[in-house]
Amino acid sequence: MVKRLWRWLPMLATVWLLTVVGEPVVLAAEPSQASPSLVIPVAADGVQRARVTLDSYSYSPTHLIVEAGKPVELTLASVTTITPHNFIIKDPAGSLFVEQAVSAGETVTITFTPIQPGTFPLYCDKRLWPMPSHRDKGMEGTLDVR
Ligand SMILES: [Cu+2]
Repeated sequence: MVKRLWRWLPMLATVWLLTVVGEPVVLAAEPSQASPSLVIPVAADGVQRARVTLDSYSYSPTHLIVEAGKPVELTLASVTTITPHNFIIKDPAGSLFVEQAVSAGETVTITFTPIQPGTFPLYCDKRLWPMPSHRDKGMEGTLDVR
């Protein structure tokens, strides 16, 4: 058992190191468009659809503005090659809780309906000890429900 673990150790160490150091410069060549705020339009079917790009360590757009009481459909697209991220929206008062993992390079669609108007933080809580969390590195934004 222990011997098997040793065989994997160099690979695990490499993955850990790459994740701590960040995306290799060559592999992170695809730039994410910096669009800070987005008023998500309501489609004909009543759904508010938008695409959010996840990179290390940012969301784009960072500020989403939606209408209360109408479903929101977000396509979460990771452009990273190694680092996994997630997408969390939390209303401390409990009206809204969204948590979705997004692996490196993966695209996931989530749907939720915000009921309570307000301003809620969205962020990635991934953290590789002993580094600061992704949120601390700037991977955060805001959802405004109007
Ligand atoms: Cu992250």
